[in-house]
Amino acid sequence: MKNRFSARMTAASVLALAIGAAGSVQAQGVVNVFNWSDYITDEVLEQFTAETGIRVVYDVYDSNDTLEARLLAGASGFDVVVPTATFMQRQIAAGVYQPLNRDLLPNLANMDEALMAAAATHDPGNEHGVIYMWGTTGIGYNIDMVAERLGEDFDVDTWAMVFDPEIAAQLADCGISWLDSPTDMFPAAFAWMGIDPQSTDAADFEAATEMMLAAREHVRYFHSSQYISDLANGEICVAVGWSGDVLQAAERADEAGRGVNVWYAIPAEGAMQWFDMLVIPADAPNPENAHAFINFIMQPEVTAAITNYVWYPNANRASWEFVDEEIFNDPAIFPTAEVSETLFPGVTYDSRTDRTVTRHWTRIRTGQ
Ligand code: SPD
Repeated sequence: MKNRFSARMTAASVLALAIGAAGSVQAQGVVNVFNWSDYITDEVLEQFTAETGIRVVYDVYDSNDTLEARLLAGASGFDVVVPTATFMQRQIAAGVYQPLNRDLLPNLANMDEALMAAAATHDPGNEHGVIYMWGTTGIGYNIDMVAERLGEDFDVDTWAMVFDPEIAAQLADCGISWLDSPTDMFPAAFAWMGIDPQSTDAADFEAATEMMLAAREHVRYFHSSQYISDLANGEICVAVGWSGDVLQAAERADEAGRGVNVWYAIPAEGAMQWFDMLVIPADAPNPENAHAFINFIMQPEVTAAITNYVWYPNANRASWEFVDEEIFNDPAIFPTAEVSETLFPGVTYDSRTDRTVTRHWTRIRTGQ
């Protein structure tokens, strides 16, 4: 397991320097940030305030639907939010975000062109968003509990762990969780079934629903953040989860020193690669502070400190030299070229598909 001590010290040292240098910084208002849970270090927020005088009001969510509901209700009061690119695409179409003022974002030069081009498929010209972090949707597992039940030689890099009823039945007693996120679960189910993960065909959703209903009885719960602590504590043994969150669970388990060993598998049948984007709502009360915050995050050392803490890869090329070597070279975090071939992008559902997805997901969650 990696040791994050050096990364923490780096952030703390930078913070101490920043406070020293910025001792006379005057209060410059506020920036209201709404981000995913377990997705930043406090040190980075403190460093931003120390450098700019802008206070950060920070709140969290664990679902794109939660964020979307807040934004569509209007007057959210947020200055910076972090939708996944597929959701950002339809939110841009709904007029939810303002274009970025590139003059206020000189650190855009640090971003990796290829990754930003991939995000541009959801936001032509990257006019509204900058990649915060990216990751994959795969399987977190307790190495020993799974080996005890399925055998040492079982290849864990398969969606069979959570979708094959016979295999899931053998894991049910130690606890399986699924993400409460149909936009992650349906493409994963499609990949397992050999269906195009980007399908929007109603018949495919029907087939995937039947498949998931058959496995569902072995699922302990549906949740999109609880699995981090539950994996770390040995309360569950398998979770459909997001790469960095699972690896945070692995680190917490390691630090606790109670013999719980967690790791992350990218299923060989294919897994989603997604991008979470820094964007500014059209009605943000403090757009200049929002730009200052985004530009600050894009400083190489800052982005690297976040990656070193949350175990998600970033798209800030200039930061990679500051990312802990063990993280940068870990294929569970930065997938190899070979594994990248098996990754697929997420898809933006139109409103008709969205209704189909919601209806089927309700059936799956309730088991009917
Ligand atoms: N704890 C941070 C989780 C970030 C998850 N991003 C959403 C990806 C959706 N496919």
